[in-house]
Parts: sequence; structure tokens; C-alpha cells
Amino acid sequence: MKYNFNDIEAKWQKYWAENQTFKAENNSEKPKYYVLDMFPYPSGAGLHVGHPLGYIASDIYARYKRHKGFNVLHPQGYDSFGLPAEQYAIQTGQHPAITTKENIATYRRQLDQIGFSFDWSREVRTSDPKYYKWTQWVFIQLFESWFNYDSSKAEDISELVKVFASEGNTNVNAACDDDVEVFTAEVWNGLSSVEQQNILLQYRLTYLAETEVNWCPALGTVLANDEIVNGVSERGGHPVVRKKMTQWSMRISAYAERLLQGLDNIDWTDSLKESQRNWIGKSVGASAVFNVNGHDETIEVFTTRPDTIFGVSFMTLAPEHDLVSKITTPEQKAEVEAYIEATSKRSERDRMSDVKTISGVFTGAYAEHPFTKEPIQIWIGDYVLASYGTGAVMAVPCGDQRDYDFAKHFDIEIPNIFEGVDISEEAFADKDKTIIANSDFINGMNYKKATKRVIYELEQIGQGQGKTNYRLRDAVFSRQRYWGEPFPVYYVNGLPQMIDVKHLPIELPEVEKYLPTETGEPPLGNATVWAWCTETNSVVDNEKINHTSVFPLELNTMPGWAGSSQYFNRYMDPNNDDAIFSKEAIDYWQQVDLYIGGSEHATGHLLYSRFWQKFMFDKGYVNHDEFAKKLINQGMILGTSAFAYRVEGENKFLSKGLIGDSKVQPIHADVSFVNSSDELDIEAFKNWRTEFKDAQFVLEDGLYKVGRDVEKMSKSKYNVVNPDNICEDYGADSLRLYEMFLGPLEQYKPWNTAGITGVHGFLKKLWKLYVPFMDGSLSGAEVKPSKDSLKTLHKTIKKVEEDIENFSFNTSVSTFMIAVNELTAQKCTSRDILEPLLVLISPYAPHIAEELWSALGNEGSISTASFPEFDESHLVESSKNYPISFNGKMRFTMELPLDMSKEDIETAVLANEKTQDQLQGRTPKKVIVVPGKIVNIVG
Ligand code: ANZ
Repeated sequence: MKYNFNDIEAKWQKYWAENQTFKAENNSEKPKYYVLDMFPYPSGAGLHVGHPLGYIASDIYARYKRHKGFNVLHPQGYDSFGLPAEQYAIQTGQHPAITTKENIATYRRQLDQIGFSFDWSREVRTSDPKYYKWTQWVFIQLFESWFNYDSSKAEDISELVKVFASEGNTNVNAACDDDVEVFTAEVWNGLSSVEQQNILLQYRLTYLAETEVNWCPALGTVLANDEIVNGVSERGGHPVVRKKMTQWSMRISAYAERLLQGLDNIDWTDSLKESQRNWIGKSVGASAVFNVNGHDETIEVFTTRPDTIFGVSFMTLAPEHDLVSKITTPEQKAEVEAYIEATSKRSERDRMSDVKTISGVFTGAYAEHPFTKEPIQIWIGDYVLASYGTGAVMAVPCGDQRDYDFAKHFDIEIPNIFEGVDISEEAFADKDKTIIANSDFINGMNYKKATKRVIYELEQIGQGQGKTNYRLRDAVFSRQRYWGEPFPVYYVNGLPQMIDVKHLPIELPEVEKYLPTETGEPPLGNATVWAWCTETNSVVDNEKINHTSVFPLELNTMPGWAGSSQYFNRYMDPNNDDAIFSKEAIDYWQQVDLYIGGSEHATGHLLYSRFWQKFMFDKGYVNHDEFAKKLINQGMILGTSAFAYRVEGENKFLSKGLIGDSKVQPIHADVSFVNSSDELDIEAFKNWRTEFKDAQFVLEDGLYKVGRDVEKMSKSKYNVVNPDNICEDYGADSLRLYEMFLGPLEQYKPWNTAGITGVHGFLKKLWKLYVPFMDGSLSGAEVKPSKDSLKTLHKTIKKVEEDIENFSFNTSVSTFMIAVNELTAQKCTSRDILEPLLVLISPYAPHIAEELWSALGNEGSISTASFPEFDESHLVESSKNYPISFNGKMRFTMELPLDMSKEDIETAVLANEKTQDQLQGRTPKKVIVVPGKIVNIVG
């Protein structure tokens, strides 16, 4: 009876699919449990063994919860809009939908092969019109809403219109654009509809505005801050510049405080919460207004240190600040303009992280100190960011390092306002310890008191107030790409209009080319049928545009994160065409109980999703304002790269041991050309990199040995291991066990295929335990379990249950190994032991568990079996193997009940034949009995 894993796995995968074993019901007597994975982007390269790590962990948990009696929702889908398919379309002309479909087929085959217990009847694809209809729907809901700071929630825009009509906007405490003008009800009622629409746009939760964006010329699109890494695009590493463009934005900043507070109520990893806290970046301080000499304009600054206001010796504006062009004197104009041009090439991140380069230009203008009325030079400098605070700072060289460096560099005065502190490059005053000096009405005060007083005084003269600032920016929501969700928006006189929900989805149009148009419009500008007819309520030919009944449609598409911001809710009711999900579905599933995914989404997907969820909560569509109760980040599986060493400047490779002092250049060799002894298949390498076809390979001991290094597993490092091959050679159960065995889930760990033989050998051993049930060698009568076997089983139940509850899957695998070794040694053939053992193992190695489960004569899938109950009594020892000593020397052992009295132990020991042998007729002087420990016979 061989363990024929390939056949077994195929058989059970087919069984699960045909019987819809893992289909979750939206209504059940059982308690619910929702286990979610971050859905994959289906790339052309398919999965490598690093990808399924988190999926295996969540699958174990989902299967475990089913054994524990839960109705488990464990769905999967595809985040299928995105750049790679579009880049491929640009190069080959192939429609991204086709590429996407093919890639999804590959992913599905690979996922099925690993034996995941997904409910595929709930699959979603973000690029499917049936799905993105609801992404468009959420967009419209956001457009129809504004954020009321008084109630701290999103409300219907129609409510705001009512307030405007009855009392204007003076009492409205809303999240809105900075430059909203104050108006009365009379003014509002006298405005034209277009004017009113323009004002409302300043309040809506998604709005159209001219914003400074990160423009990536190579990709031809705008990128979000989290899509830029080290100043270049995350995808492709292209340069990114700042540019002003009219874009859709999401007013996520309105939710800054709630996004921050909400972190306290969710069980997410500390590191992830910390990244979100930093990203939200709450600062408490004040705004202060400085008049500009000779101008009507004022400069408002945000400061966290109002107490340092008498230490201000200059002001710095961000080069992009609106005032710069107005206040710069003619003499300084050329220099200022050149500087602005130079900064536009640097990304915000660069500017923030670069603390070494000090640069700036004097504008020639002066501000007036709000209290001393002294003139203060106004500079521009790129260390001040346009998008933070007010884009202007009051510079205090004695309190702030960057201001200090700037003052030093440009030889600006450095006044000292801290008593007894020697201001220098190294020493900055600790704000909580110093006393203020040289500062008029706050002299002698500490930081706290001085801050309060300055804010009060600023308020008195109408030049400032207390203020809380958040680093979190509104999120740009337009992309100049083809392969994304179209906006349900058309334009009348330049004003955006939403298409009525009942006409959704607005499907992506066909285009000839996936590139921007010659006039620089996004790819949808190439579509010829892309206009909205308000009479037929349909998309019509562009030629029909008449601006009376037929209007142009939006040319941008939505960003990658649109489709992933509500997918977890859509899974609850994915085939509903009438609503994003039904009330019954959301009432039953509530929220995600466990979410497993990568930490790289900390400030992207995971923040945007929390924002949309809070919005959906405000609107009453969902019952929780956090979408995922618990979140775990899986670590990464690293690849073991292989290198061949080419002598610099020569067409010659040295085997690793021969390098010595030679100057060599390491060149990646695909790991599939290297065996487990690090020997390179030279022919395969040469065929792969034909430029080395004629290279000379200098061998050691007749072999070419490669060097090894651990790096991120990636196609570009030629160190990927394909799960298909592993499943073929060892089976999916071995793959699953091995991925877990590698180490703690959240850690980074290197892959080593050679190690898989260990877990594979374990599965074969497990199989052997059940062979007597399959080959008929087991005699008819049921075997009663031995005490030892019961003990093995119950300690395994206890450990595995604890492990799974703690997401410590690696330690379970070793527990199974110990259990199987013990049961093998005990020659266990008891069904009472072997049957529950299968249930314990089934979340980890479901195929073999199913096969053996049915070999034991069970009907149906093991997935419905209950998790074995742990019984403490099997672990309690009832007897003790006493060491029996004579004059302190241990001679033999004796098994005696633990509840035996001292006297009875003594009698039993003395009666033993071996004792008589030792005593040879002598009478012992003394018998020392320590119950439960030892017996010592003296004499
Ligand atoms: C005066 C001052 C004195 C400041 C002092 C600091 C120390 P956080 O905590 O990050 O919110 N600032 C304000 N807007 C800025 C911008 N757009 N770009 C760069 N820096 C900006 O930092 C707030 C502080 O950073 C503010 O407080 C301001 O400098 C500066 F002893 O004002 B401070």
C-alpha cells in the first residue's frame, strides 16, 4: 500500500469541487467565522512558493474553525485591474482583459493544486463589470456625502444644501477645501445652480480639484504617495515629479481622527498600527498669522511650538506656496524662479528624508512679528513641504534643527530664548525642561504654560488659534490609465455629474491604443464610443456630443485600491445584482474575523479600506466601523539565490572555491540549474544565457560550484521555486506542512527545497500507521486503545489546539511528528486513537487526512468531523516507576500505583524478589520511602 499522493490529492480536490464542500451558507444555526486572505493580483509569472504562505495559514485556521463547529466564510478572488496587464497591452496590443483571464486561469489551477478550502462560488474579480458596478456605486455614495465635524461622521449632501439655504455656511463645521468662502443663506439662494454645484464640490467626500500630484512621465500616470519608494515609482523604478493637475480626490483626511482612534479597538499587529499612526501623523499646536509688509496677504503657519514665537528670526515658505510669486521682489525673481524649477524635480519623500542638503532663496520680502512687530525675512526652502500644515513655517533656529542649519548656512541671526541653554549644533533644548527667556510676556514660564499663553494672546489679536494637524493627505483617486474602473461621471459645462445608479455599470470602452492620446489625454481619450446620452441613458458615439443631451464622459480611471476597499463586504453576497450586499448578508457575517496578508499594505490598502468602511458605517450600510477584527501579517519566504563568478573583463567563470583574490562579478544562475550540492549544470546555464555560450568554466574537483545567498524570492533574482514542481514531486500536503514548518508565520525565512523530505517522510510514516486498515491485515475485533496511545493522542490534541489558537503553526508540525513516532513505537492500531488524529492533521494536510478517513470506513468529507475533545485525565499519571536504591545506589525500578501508602510501598518493595537478591538474607536497618519519588534501603 503505497502513499500515492498525486492520485489522492487529485481525487479529493475533485471531490471538494463537485460537492461544494466549502460552500458557506449565509444563514446557519452555527456560529459564523470569516477568514480572509488578501486577494492576489494575477501576474503573468504565476505563483511561487512564497505566495501561498499566508493562504496556507489562513486555510489551516478556516479548516480548524469548521471542525470546531463554525460556519466558515473563506473566499478568494482576484485584484485584477492593474498596471502589468496594461503595460503588456501597450507592448503587444493584446487586450488586458485577455491577459488577465489567462493569468487568472493559471492562478486558479495553482491554488486548486494546493488544496485550499475556498468557497469558489463567491469569487470576485475587480475587473468584472458585475463587480465594479459596486465600486462605482460606492464612489457615487461618497460624492453624495460630506463630513460633519460636529457629528464626526459622513452625512448626506442634501442635508448640507438645506443648511446653506436656511442659514448659509457660517455655522457649518465641515471637512472642506481650505479656501471656502463664507456666505449667508441669501447669497446661497441667489447663486446659479452651477455656482452652487461648484461650492458643493468643495465639501463632497470625493471631489474634483486641482492638486499637486506625483506625476510619473514614464508610466504616464499619477501615483499615490505609497506607490513611490525612495523617490521613484514602486513599479519600474521610474522618476516621479510634482505637477498640478485636476484630479478626483478622496477626503480621507476628514477621517484622520477616527482612523487614529479606531486603531485602539482592533487586534492588529503593533507594527502595523504604528505605521498607520505615523502615516496619519497627528500634531497638536497652533496656527499663527503673520502680516506681510507692504502686502495685503498674510502668511499662516502651523507650529507645534507656539512657546518659541519670540525666537523666530525668519520664515520659510515651501517653494510651491501661492504667495511666493506675489511677494518676491524684482531683484530676487530670477533666483527664486530657478529654485522653484529645481525643487519641482524632487519628490516630497526625497525632500523629507534629505536632511543634509541645505538650500533656499531669500524672496526679498519681510513679514511682521505678531507681537514685537519686528520685520522678519521671508525665505523659500525645500525642507518646507507644500502639502503639510500651511506650507509655511515660522523658523526658530534655537528650537528646530532644520531651522538652525538653515540659519547657519545663510548666516541668519540665531536668537536664544531658553534660559541657561547654550545653543549649538548638538544641543537642542529639551522642551519639557527649559524655562523661556527673552520672550516678553512668557518669560520665566515653562513650555506648557507658555504655549497656552501664546495661543491666548494670538487669539486676542486675531492672529492665531490652537490647531491640530494631521499628516494624512487626501488621496488622489484618478489614474491616467486604461485598465481600471471607469468613473460613472460625465461633464456638463465642466461640472461633473453622476450617472444614476440604476444605469451602472458603466463599462470600459474599447480603444485602439492603450497609450495616452496625442493631446496628452488618458487612454480613454482614444475611445470613440465614450459619451453619455441623458435621453437614452446609455454610452454613445463621441460624435453625438452636443452638450445639451449628450456629454463627454470622464477619461480617467480609478486607482488600484478602489476595487480592494470593499471586496471583503462584497464576498458576503457576491452575486447580488441589486445591492452591494443584502442586509441579511451583512447582518449575518458582520465583519472579517481574521485577515491575513502582507505588511506592505499598511498605509495603502489597509488604510483606504478602513476609510471606506467607516464611511459605509456612517451611511448605515455596515454594522462595524472597522472591517477586520484581527489581522496578522505573514512574513516573507526568501529565496536562496545562486551565483556563478565571472572574472571581471574576461569570458571566464571560476568555481566558488577558486576565487581567492581574483576580481569577480557574481552573476545570478537560475536555481533550477543547480543541484542540492551546489553544483551548476553548465550546459543549462550556457543555453539560458547565450552570451556566455563560449565562456570557459574553471572547475574544482571536476565540478563547477556556485555561491549562495539569501534574497527576497523573486523572478528577477532567478531564485523562485515553483509550487507546481513541489506538488508534483512531494504532494500538496508536503508543501503545506513544509511552508508551516519553516518557522513562525510572521517571520522572514529562507526556502530550502532539500528540507521538504523531512515532512514528506513524516507523511509516509503517518500513512503506514493506517496500512493495517487498508490491506485487510487487521483482525476483525476493534483494538482498545492503550494508555500510552491515549496519552499521546491527548497531549497532541492539547498542543495542536493551543498552537492553532496562537497561530503557531510551525510547532504543530513537530508535535505531529512526535505523535506519529510514538504511535508507531506503540504499534497502535486503535481506531479510537487513529481517527481523531486524522482530524487534528486534516487542517494541515487535508488530502491524506481525507483518504485515510475514508479508509477507516467513514462516509463524506473529514471537514465536517468535530475537533477531538481534550481529556486531561489521560495525561495524569496513575503510577510511578520507582527507582529502588540500596545504600544510595540505584539497582532496579518498580512500577507502583501513585496513591499507595508509605507502608504499602515498603511492604511491596521488600516482598520483591530482586530486593531479596540484593539483601541476601540480611535485614535492612532502615527503609526510606519518599512517595512519588524514591525508595532507599539502608543496611
Ligand atoms: C516653530 C518651531 C519651533 C517648530 C521649534 C518646531 C520646533 P510635526 O510635529 O511634524 O507636526 N513645520 C510646519 N509645517 C511644515 C511644513 N509644511 N514643512 C516642514 N516643516 C513644517 O512638525 C510641526 C513643526 O514642523 C512645526 O513647528 C514647524 O516648525 C514645522 F522649536 O514651528 B515648528
